[in-house]
Amino acid sequence: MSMTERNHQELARLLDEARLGAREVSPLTRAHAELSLPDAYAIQAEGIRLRTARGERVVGLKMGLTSEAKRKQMNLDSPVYGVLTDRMQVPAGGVFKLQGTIHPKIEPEIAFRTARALRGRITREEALDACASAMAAMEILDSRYTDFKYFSLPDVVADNSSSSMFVLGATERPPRELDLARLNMSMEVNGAQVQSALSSAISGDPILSVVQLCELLAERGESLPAGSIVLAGAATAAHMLQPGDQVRLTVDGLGTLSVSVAQ
Ligand code: OOG
Ligand code: MG
Repeated sequence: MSMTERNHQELARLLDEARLGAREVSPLTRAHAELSLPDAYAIQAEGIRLRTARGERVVGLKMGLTSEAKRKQMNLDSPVYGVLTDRMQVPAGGVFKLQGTIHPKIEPEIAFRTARALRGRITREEALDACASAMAAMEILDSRYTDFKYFSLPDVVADNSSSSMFVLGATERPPRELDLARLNMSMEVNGAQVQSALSSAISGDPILSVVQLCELLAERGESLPAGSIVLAGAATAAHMLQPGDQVRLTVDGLGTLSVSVAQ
């Protein structure tokens, strides 16, 4: 039996309430084995509508599962996207509060800011032309699913691809000034390195995450607006957060950014 718009709204509400109440729920496909990827993106969009109706503003998109390390960690095999709102941004050097979240993890990323809209199939060069800047970034993930476990792409997509918060580095540089696929990325927690990788771990080259994102958006008749922030996806597996953690990410040419974790 296929899903209706009403089903999408009900499932979006279930995930929204789980997020707001910091309560875990079963992966949706447990009770709805028929949930397809298009259904999942419709549920995601409905969940974002609930948030914008409460005053949040969409500021960009995140790609997920663009590295082998992440696909292995989550045991899923293809990239997905999610939507970012202004309420999800933690200022660089700011504090992330664990209270109100379920089981957050942090991961090292590269972000882009678009100066021009992008639509459909584009080349690497077109993506570079449209991105005004690249930044170091960290994404804080949280899954609304029990134990951060889900078994299908539709589950994670419906849950806005496990998004929670994100932090952008203060250094913004035109992507063409960087050797984008050869940047060392090192993430430290309380002074000890917990993850490191070359930026090529992200889609072979992080700008290719923007190319892929445009293709995924086009499948749903959507495009990437000018002025968007795009998280290109994590270069490494994600790291579980504990109260008191000081997390720092250093990326060649893009400086260092940090976030403190409070109870
Ligand atoms: C899905 C989101 C993955 C990334 O950067 O790969 C992601 C998850 O890990 O639950 O954001
Ligand atoms: Mg991510």
